[in-house]
Amino acid sequence: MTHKPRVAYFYDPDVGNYYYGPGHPMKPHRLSLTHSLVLSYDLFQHMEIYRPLKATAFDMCTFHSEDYINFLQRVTPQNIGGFTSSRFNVGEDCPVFPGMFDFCSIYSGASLDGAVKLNNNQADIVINWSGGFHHAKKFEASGFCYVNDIVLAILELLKHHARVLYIDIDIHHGDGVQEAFYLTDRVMTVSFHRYGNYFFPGTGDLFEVGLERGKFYSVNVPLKEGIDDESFLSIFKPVVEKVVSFYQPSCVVLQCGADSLAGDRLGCFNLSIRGHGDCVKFVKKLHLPLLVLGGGGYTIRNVARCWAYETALILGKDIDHLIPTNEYYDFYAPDYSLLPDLVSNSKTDNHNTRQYLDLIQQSVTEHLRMLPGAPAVQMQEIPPDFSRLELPPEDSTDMDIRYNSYERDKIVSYNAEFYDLGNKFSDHS
Ligand code: V1D
Ligand code: CA
Repeated sequence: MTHKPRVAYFYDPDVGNYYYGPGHPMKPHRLSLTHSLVLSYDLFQHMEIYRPLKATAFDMCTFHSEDYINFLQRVTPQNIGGFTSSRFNVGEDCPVFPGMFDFCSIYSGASLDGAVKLNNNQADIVINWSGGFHHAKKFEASGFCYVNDIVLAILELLKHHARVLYIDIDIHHGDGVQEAFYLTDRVMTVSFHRYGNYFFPGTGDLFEVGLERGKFYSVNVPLKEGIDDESFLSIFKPVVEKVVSFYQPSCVVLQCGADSLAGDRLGCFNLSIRGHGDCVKFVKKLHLPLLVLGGGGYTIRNVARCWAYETALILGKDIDHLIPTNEYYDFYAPDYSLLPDLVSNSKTDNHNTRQYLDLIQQSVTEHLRMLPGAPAVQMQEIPPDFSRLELPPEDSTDMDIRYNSYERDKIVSYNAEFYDLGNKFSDHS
């Protein structure tokens, strides 16, 4: 990879309009804030922006059960009474809201399209801030997640890559991704998370290491509340470094849940935006094909700040610490700063002692030493790309119009009216 990576950014302008319901902490609107900030910093000039195709029910069934996806596709707030919904774990955490299936199709389509872009070597780094739904299980919804776009994307990457590394810096354990690949050595999952006191989802103990062929290919870093930048990076860097050196992955998926920031509405860590970004910077420096995803994050002004800052970081662009005027400027009052001091106002002490962090690191290292070295895979004929055929527009009379994935990749989404780009975008037209 050259010094300046080729970055592809996937965004659907509809994704921010979905609504989980009153009182629910997950707010897709944060994605509109993030995108607006990315545009106001002129970052679109340095990357290709794509509007992803929606994932179909068929695409989702590469991981999920048909029964479950059928349910997601058919259930609505009006007809839910006619289903035995408890079977699929919808309810308070995972409500059935208007357009729920479309929302899942959008964020999953973006992660899948991103994986194909990396597989075809058409980008070095792909960003999909709408993805990262790490709790969704094969048969059910969990923790605000319905369809596990991460598992779908990793399955796509495995068509071209012998070993995929998954790293998760959301404050919650990446249980859905870990569970999906618990028995295989083709994917190594590494999650950093709050663990203990029944913190959701309650999994991610240090001793969950994988089973059978997958034994020692699941890595868990259980942390206590209040962890700050210095402590977090002091464990993140050596763990990732060791994992990469033992496992030798050929690509990386990074889940960047922003609920690990100080001041998050649900989280209890004390990371600054700079500290969170340092994790992204560290992973970028591995110079491996990289899929960057969103995840949790419930103080939405800080989620937008964090993901816009990390977009700039990925592009290698220094941006002004004062937020430019944009549609959601008022959210950043009173300081209008990109990197406000989130930590000083926090009342949570760091409960992670040096001794505790050293112990975890030592244990993870011991587990890694059990690995036989990077597992080889007999690569067979490469399966075809995930290629969802795009149907012609509803008003089209030409039923022969179909795009395959290669043709689709040429459809760079830019709507000058929406993005207000003037002539700046002419390079990509
Ligand atoms: F506070 C709430 C208000 C309304 C609805 C739900 C919540 C809420 C807060 N925290 N729900 C939770 C967590 N659920 C529970 C279970 C409820 N049971 C009795 C236990 O504690 C779920 C937290 C999900 C976190 C999701 C995520 O940030 O990891 C994420 N990552 O990618 C997308 C989301
Ligand atoms: Ca995590």
